[in-house]
Amino acid sequence: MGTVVSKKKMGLAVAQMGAVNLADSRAVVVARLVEMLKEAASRQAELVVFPELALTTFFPRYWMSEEEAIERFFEKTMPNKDVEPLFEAARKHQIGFYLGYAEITEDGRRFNTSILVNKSGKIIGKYRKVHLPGHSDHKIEAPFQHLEKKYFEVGDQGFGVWDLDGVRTGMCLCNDRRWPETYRVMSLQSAELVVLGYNTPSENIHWNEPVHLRTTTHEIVLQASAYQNGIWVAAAGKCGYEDGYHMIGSSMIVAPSGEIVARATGEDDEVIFTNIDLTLGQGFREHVFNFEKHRRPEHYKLIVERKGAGEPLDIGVND
Ligand code: ING
Repeated sequence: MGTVVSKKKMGLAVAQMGAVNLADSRAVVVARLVEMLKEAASRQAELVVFPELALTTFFPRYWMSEEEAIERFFEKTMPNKDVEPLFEAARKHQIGFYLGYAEITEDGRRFNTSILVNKSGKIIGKYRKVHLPGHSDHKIEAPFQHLEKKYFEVGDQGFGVWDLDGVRTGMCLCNDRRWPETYRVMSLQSAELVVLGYNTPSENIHWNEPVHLRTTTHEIVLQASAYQNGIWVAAAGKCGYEDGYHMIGSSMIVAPSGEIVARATGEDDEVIFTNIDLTLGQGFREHVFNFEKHRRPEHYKLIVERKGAGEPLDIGVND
């Protein structure tokens, strides 16, 4: 797939969502997504990125049985009657989209999933979240739960890259964006663009972390990863107060230089747009981050061989 960039420019939109509350029906939520897709199309976007778990509230914050979660929050098929209006609007306006949702398979496996849909409304890629944060036990004292390890299985397909209407596009979800391996595996597949959705609570239930750090670390990981892999990164948040529980906004589009070129300013439904120049990444990938020329995998073995940190390697003292 190492072919040189085929397209030069691409209209890219990120559709940040404000809160989805427990009482909000999928029909109401999908209508909001359709409105933002139309706005993205009116600004000549060819692709619009929606958030993680875009169809429902961030339900991993609540303790419930798996059966109840499945009944209320999982999609048994994709597309389905609830999301069909979004697929129809995409076909009508000739615009592709990324959508995050909770997937349950026919054999009952549950994943935090995203799809890539092309301009003809065809699903061309599916991704299942690999890095599941949080816990699976009921933390009675915590102000809210973060039960992704209870409700979802670890993704079984790894990280992929797809040709989305001429652009080599990878995708991931939320916590994945904090792990450098995520982007490196996709840029080693010649990705030019990585798109992702997130739902990031402002408050940390594990230790008393200053709240501004949620946004700071969000910026750092997106900017560093775009630069270190010579790729464009687009991140769509679902944010604001969902039934009183706050999540950060700062949806953004980051250039291969690491510069933030577009950023949401509020915490409601908001479309941001950039006409991205895909040749910008080429310079970084051909020079400072020319993997073929500069990487030394023979010295990176620990990254794959070890899961947790272990003893230092005894590399001795070079005399
Ligand atoms: N949410 C958060 C995220 O990674 C989190 C969880 C926040 C983990 C901050 C660590 C630090 O953005 C999801 N849904 O992954």
